[in-house]
Amino acid sequence: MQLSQLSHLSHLRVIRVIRVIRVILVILVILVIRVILVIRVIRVIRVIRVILVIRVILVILVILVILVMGGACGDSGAATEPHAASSDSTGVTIFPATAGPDTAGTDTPTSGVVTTTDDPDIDSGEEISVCGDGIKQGDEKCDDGAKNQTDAACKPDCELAECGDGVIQAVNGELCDAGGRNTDIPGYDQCSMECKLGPHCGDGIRQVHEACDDGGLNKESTGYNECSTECELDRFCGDGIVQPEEECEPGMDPLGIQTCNADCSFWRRVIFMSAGMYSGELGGLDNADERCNRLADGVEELGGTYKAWLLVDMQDLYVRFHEYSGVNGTIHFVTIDNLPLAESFKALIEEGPKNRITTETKAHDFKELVWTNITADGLAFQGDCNAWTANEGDALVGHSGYDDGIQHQDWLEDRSWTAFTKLACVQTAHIYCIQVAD
Ligand SMILES: [Ca+2]
Ligand SMILES: [Ca+2]
Ligand SMILES: [Ca+2]
Repeated sequence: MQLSQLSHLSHLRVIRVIRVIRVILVILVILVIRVILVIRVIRVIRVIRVILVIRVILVILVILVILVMGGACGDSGAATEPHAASSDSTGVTIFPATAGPDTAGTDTPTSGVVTTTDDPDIDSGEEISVCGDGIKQGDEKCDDGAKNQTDAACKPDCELAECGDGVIQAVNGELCDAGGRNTDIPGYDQCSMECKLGPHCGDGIRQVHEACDDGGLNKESTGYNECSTECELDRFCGDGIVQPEEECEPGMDPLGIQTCNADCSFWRRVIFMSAGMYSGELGGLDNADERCNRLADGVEELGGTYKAWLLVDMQDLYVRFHEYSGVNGTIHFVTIDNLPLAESFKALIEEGPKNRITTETKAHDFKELVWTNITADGLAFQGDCNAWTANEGDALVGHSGYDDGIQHQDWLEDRSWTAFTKLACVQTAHIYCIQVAD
């Protein structure tokens, strides 16, 4: 028993010794690690210090260099005159961008653009150019000084104006410039590659888009029938509105026969009396009509087609003059010298002419007799010289009127112009000719 107790006590001691040794070892290891870390931190701090010192030295050096350079510039004297010209070692005069080349200040460049050669080294002696000084230098394509403008031959950046730059330079003969939209074959209002306009308002040709085009006569503010600079018409013949300048508008009465001309005036029809006299043997109505047209031929005021104011027995006036059948609109019946006679065919029959009727030679032959066979009411009388083919029997004649006075008034009221008395066909009288077509 004693032996075993002794053995157990020695074993406990060994264990305690081992534990003490382990604690001591752990403490030693911790101490070693901490010493190593401290050493490393000290090294880093030293490196940082060195870097800081180097940077301070560099900053001082830079400041010194700047001070030295500034001193050198100050020696040239330019620092005290920021806008004055300076000279380089080669003697080339350099102007600041905001300063004009002319000391008198009369020719200031339009822009402060300064162009230099590729190598800006002043000491190399290469040329320095200023766009706008009026002298073409360096890379400048041009330089017209103060005349450099976007719409001039030379532009503010001293580049040459050209077709395709999007600006119209009239000095280069450009009529348009749509830049990238210039086309080879320009359409309406389009610009060609040569800066010429295609069809457009103002070319004097009316294109489908245009109501009018009077070319250079197109007006900013338009009056009646005048073409605007947009090739539009405000008030014109054909707009469906009768303006004070117009008598009528064509097509406004689709139910009746139109008496409105394309120029917005009413039909004009001339009535004249033959200067010559003939017996009742006129060769029939057709030959009498032909005689009227021959008389009218060659007389400027007597255009159009004529018929003789004659009827054969039993004939209806509107059959003979079918051109006026159903026409109720205004017609200006006038003499060769434009005196008004009647404002419609109906008025001519019912009221007679308002004035004496002149001959194709513009003579006023008063108190003359005129073959008609037409009563004051527009009816065929009896007696037509055998349908105007023979000097047999007699026929109704009208009277060419009086120059003035009470007889003239009676002549008007009685419509004696067409119905005055009867005359033997073998006698001679004039004929009236009435225009029936343009
Ligand atoms: Ca251009
Ligand atoms: Ca046109
Ligand atoms: Ca009109």
